[in-house]
Amino acid sequence: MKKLKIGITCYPTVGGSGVVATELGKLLAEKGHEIHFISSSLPFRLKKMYRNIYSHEVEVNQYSVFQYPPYDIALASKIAEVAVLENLDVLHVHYAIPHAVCAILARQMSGRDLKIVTTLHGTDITVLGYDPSLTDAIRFGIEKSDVVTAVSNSLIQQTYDLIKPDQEIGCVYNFIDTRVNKRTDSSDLRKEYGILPEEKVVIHVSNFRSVKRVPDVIKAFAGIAEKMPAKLLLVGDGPEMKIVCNLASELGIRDKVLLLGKQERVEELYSLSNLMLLLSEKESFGLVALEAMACGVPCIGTDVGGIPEVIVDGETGYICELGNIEEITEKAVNILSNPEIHKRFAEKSVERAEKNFSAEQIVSEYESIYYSIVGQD
Ligand code: GMT
Repeated sequence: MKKLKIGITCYPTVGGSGVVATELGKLLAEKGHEIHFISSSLPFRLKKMYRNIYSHEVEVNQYSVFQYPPYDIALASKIAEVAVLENLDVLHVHYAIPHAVCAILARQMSGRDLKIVTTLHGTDITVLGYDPSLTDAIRFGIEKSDVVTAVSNSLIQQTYDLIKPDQEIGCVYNFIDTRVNKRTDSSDLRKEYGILPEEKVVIHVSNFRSVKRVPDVIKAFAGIAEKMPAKLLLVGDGPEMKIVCNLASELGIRDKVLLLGKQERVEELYSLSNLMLLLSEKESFGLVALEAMACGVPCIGTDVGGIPEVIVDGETGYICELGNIEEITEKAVNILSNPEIHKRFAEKSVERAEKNFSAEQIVSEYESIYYSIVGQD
């Protein structure tokens, strides 16, 4: 089968969609495809040289006549330029707004029959979809793409409910590379953090936006810490960090909370954890839950968005009602104080991550999509 020239546009900063787009590009390159990242900066997971991977940076000049820098136009121009120069077969954009709309403009500017695949990750639908000034643009981006995918069935349903596009949307789940996302020996790290052998470790990883409900994580952890010696690892940073720290102090558990900030080798942190909490009020998928599961960490998540498509209630963890701290605490204590349940959930988590969300399987699904629109020879 002919190898493809694939352009990828994503938000290059930390975040699940950037992680998925970059890992997808890396794995497609390993399979011999030529990958061109077109974004505002080098995606954060592309720290070294990779064979078959090229990066094209969008430069936005700030002229005094513009009230706002014209990023979207600059991106569309760059995509068109790369599409022509590199003779791209397909462009895979992550997020309808602005990326799909920029891709459509770029296709027109390039004068080529550039095939466009758009993957919806959530925020463009679950947040921007409620903004009437953007709904038509989101619908346009979706309808003019050749293929549209979303990262969960729940997100597909929400897109139809909110945006009502006349376009088929297929579910392609997010994935993990099990060569990297796996349990490692982290006993040294445990000692470094001063975690005592008898202490249970609860972990939360996010960008600390209000949708992540990190205060609920703190409240649930306070309940857990009343019942057993425990530490909470908070990984990531964002706008609610101060509120979260203040709450931990108010509840008298500040000394049990380790603020680790943004971290790269998260698999080492999952590997020293006994439980992951993801208590969001919006979450199209919950990549962090999948990463934790792949490292054998049972998860408790809220009954929101795509979370129940990742965590299986009573099998790999528990699904709880949003904001029901009592229920979350009770289920967390149940897992942490019962070694048999913990072991079963941990094993099932790894099994589910490998069986349903392996990179091998999902990258092939994307490859089939590309071939279905560009042909195979
Ligand atoms: O969750 C965020 O705030 C970041 C956002 C992103 O753009 O990376 O995450 C979204 O995409 C991830 C990858 O598909 C999903 O795992 C997250 O669930 C989704 N976030 C939301 O829906 C809030």
